Amino acid sequence: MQKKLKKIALDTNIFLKSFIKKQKKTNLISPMRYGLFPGGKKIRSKILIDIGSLFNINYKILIKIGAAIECIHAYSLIHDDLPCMDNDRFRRGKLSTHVKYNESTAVLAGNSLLTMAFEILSDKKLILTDNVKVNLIKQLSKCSGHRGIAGGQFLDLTFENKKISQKKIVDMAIKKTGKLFSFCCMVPAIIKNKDINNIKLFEKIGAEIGLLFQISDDLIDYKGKTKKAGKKTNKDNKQGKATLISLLGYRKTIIYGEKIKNNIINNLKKYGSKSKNINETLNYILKRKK
Ligand code: GRG
Repeated sequence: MQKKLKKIALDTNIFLKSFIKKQKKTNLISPMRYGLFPGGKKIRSKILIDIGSLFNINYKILIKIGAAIECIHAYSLIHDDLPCMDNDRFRRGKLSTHVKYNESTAVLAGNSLLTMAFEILSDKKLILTDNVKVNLIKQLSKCSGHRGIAGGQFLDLTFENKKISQKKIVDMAIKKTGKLFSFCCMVPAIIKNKDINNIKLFEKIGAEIGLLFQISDDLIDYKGKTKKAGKKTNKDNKQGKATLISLLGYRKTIIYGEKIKNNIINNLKKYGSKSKNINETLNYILKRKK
């Protein structure tokens, strides 16, 4: 699993570096690169490739789409760390972008990574039909905006220090984290021009994977080590974050996570031995320490 993640990370970074190199030099390139490289685990790209293998999609095309997803993800982390959001000074084992540069630079570098994602998806060197590209751009926009990541982040911030129901916590996690995973899972079905029901099925599977990932992120915050995680742990409780752990406790949250994982695995059983890769990723998600 680690080997596969490393290869995906390497291929994604090679593509992103060459994509940026071709652009006119500006003052924002340096903070954008700082937020992108060496970057994190590339778990979203791994899921995109795992689901892509169910549909026999070309690896190089998926690496490019994964790179666009990683731009949105890096942007969300840069903004998440800002003082007006979660106020974190440490990310991916180094200073957060606004600490290394300054706040306004971090905001603008984040915005530039967002728009770069759409440049990648609309690039003529991405060999997909215009119709597929438009659909990908439409879905990624929906997943990132007020019905997705941005909306979920708003809920995360407004839920602080309040008693929040399980339904609302799950809804917030699916928006804040799950929607980008939904996009990863929908991409192969969109590329293969599958019908809307099939696309919606993968959107739901992605939302569940995202929820599982958020749960594992919360477990790392609760029990993990700052050095290993590359970001400060034991923060959620101090910040009064509404998480499943704060509501159900640590043990019940692990049981809940296992249930979700098994549910996803069952839903993908019909793909037979092709689902081996995604199952491996799902098992990794719950066990990971960073
Ligand atoms: C609209 C994209 C967008 C952003 C603006 C700031 C913000 C709104 C949203 C924050 C969303 C956020 C940070 C959700 C948490 C997701 C999460 C669990 C991140 C950790 O992901 P990893 O572990 O990180 O994959 P690495 O470093 O490995 O890439």
